[in-house]
Amino acid sequence: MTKDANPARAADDDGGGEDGRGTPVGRRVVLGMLAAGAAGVAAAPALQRAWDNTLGAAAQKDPTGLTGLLPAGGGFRYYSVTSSTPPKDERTYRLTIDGLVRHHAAYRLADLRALPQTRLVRDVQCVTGWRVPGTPFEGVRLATLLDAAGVRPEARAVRFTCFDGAYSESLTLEQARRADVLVALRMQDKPLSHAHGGPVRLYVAPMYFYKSAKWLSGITLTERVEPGYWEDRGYDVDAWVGRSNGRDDAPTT
Ligand SMILES: Nc1nc2c(c(=O)[nH]1)N[C@H]1C(S)=C(S)[C@@H](COP(=O)(O)O)O[C@H]1N2
Ligand SMILES: [Mo]
Repeated sequence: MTKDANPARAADDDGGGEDGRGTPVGRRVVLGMLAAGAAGVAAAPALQRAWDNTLGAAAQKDPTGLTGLLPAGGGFRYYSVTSSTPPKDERTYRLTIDGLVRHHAAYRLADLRALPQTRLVRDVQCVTGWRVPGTPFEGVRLATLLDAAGVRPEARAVRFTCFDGAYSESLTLEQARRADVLVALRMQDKPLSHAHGGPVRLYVAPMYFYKSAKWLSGITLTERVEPGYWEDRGYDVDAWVGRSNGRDDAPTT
């Protein structure tokens, strides 16, 4: 595939221009929405649904994906490969750890908040070119959760799944253990909004932002790397900023 089909856009799971074998993906959901919207919706489920509907509707009206060129809050664009994602909250959110670990676990938000928190401030770089300087992310080091789970010796990689039901990501175990890889609960010194993948997203500071899976719900230890959503569509699995995807951006770490 060409780099023209890229994570600035979103693929349509139900067939709109995407055959999964390398043709450019449908641009259903690339969104720059009003900067004011994101903060407010985090608190109100009804508004959150309205927000989702707006996202889906806007994307469907704009199959060109040009909405992706509009700035969202603070230079971010909001991306989702699904047309909507039902929100999860304190009561309904779970993060499971399974696969090649000694102890399977299911964390609630309160459990994650009770663990030591790490705050990092780095630039965010999307593989399509946009960059947001100095963005605080805060949460639990992925390594902390891996240690608690007891990774089995045959495990070599980690697969991440999301409650949008579509997105996935992966890291080698070595990458996953880095101190700048977080299970993030906060972004820009606020709880992660639904639009930015809250209540919990992955944050992989040294890699292109597509590695930072939104709406994180599953961590599975595997024997080998299983390429994620965008990697199945041509993007590099080892997505170091400035050293992958044929790009030469300044590193983020
Ligand atoms: N679940 C999920 N995570 C995702 C994506 C997505 O579409 N779905 N897009 C990725 C891409 S390409 C980018 S650039 C960032 C965008 O994050 P933002 O929407 O918070 O700006 O999320 C990444 N994680
Ligand atoms: Mo991206």
